[in-house]
Amino acid sequence: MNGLPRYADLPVVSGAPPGSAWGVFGHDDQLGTLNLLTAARRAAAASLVRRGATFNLDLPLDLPRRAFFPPRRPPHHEVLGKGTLGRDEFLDGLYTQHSSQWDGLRHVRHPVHGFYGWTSDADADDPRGRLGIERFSAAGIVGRGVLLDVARFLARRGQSLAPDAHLALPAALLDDVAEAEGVELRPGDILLMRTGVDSWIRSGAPAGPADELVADYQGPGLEQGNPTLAWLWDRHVAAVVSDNLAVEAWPPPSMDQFLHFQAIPLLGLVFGELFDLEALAEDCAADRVYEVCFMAKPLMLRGGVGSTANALALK
Ligand code: UVW
Repeated sequence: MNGLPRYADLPVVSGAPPGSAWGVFGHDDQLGTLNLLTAARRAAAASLVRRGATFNLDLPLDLPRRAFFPPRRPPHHEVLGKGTLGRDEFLDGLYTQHSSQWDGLRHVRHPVHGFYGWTSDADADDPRGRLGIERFSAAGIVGRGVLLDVARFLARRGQSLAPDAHLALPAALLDDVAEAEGVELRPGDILLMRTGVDSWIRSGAPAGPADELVADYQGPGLEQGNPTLAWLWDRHVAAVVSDNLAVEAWPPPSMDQFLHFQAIPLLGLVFGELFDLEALAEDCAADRVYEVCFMAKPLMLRGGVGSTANALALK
C-alpha cells in the first residue's frame, strides 16, 4: 500500500478529527495500521526465515507478578483431575491486558472524538459491534519485525536504562539505534522496541506483595507528543511492540498528552506491550541480524478489547 498521507497532511477526509487517520483505510475500516500488513509484505517476511530459529515473545501469563493498573491481576490457574488418567484445567480471572498483550481498537476512546473510525460508544460496547479484537485475530499479525534494542544501544554509550525510572525517549533516538544496528525500517514493518523492562519483570520485579497494585510506577518509553506520532505514522509502521508498560514513557506528563489517546483512536495505531524481547535481542546482538519474521495470533474473542500476545519471531 503506497501513497499514504504524511502525518502533517492528516486528516484526509472531511468530518474526521484533526490528527486522525480516519478514512485512510476506508470509511468502515476496523484494522487500523494492520492494513499495512499486505500479502506481499507477509510473503517477504516469511523469506527472512533462514535458520528456522524461533523466539517466544510472550512473558508467562502470570507475569508481571504484580499488576500496574487496576483491576488487572495475574490469572488463577487450576489443574483438575490430578492423580487420575486425564487432566483438565481452567484459568480464572484472565485479564487479557495483564501480561504481554495487544491493545485492540476498543481499548481507548479519544476524550472528545471517541473510538477509531466514527465508531460510537454503543457500537464499541456491543459484543458483536465494531473494533473487537476478533478482527485482529482473523487477520493475524504477520510481517517483517525490526528489533530496535534501545537498552543495548544506550548501554554501549554508557547510559543504563532503569526499568523503574521515568525516561521519555525521543522517537528520533530510534533512528540512531537503527543506524547503529545497520537495519532500516520500511513501511508495513512491526517495530519491536526494547527498553530492558522485560528482563526486570522476568526477574520477579516489581518487588512487594503480589496481591497489591504497583503504586506510582515510573518507567521508560516513547516521549509523548506530535513528533513521536509523526515519526510513527510517517514510517507507516503496522504496529509498535514494546517490552515496556505502555509503549510510551510512564506516566505521561498529563492526560491531555497521553499518547494512547492520539495513537489508538485517532491513528488506528496498533500497540503491543510488555512483550519479552530479551532472548531475541541476545540473538540479534550475536548475529547482527535485526530483521525477523514476526507472527502473532490474537485471541478469537468476539468483542474483545485486547488480547494476550501469542507472538513469535522467526529467523
Ligand atoms: C495504558 O493504557 C496506559 O496501558 P495499557 O495499554 O496496558 O492499558
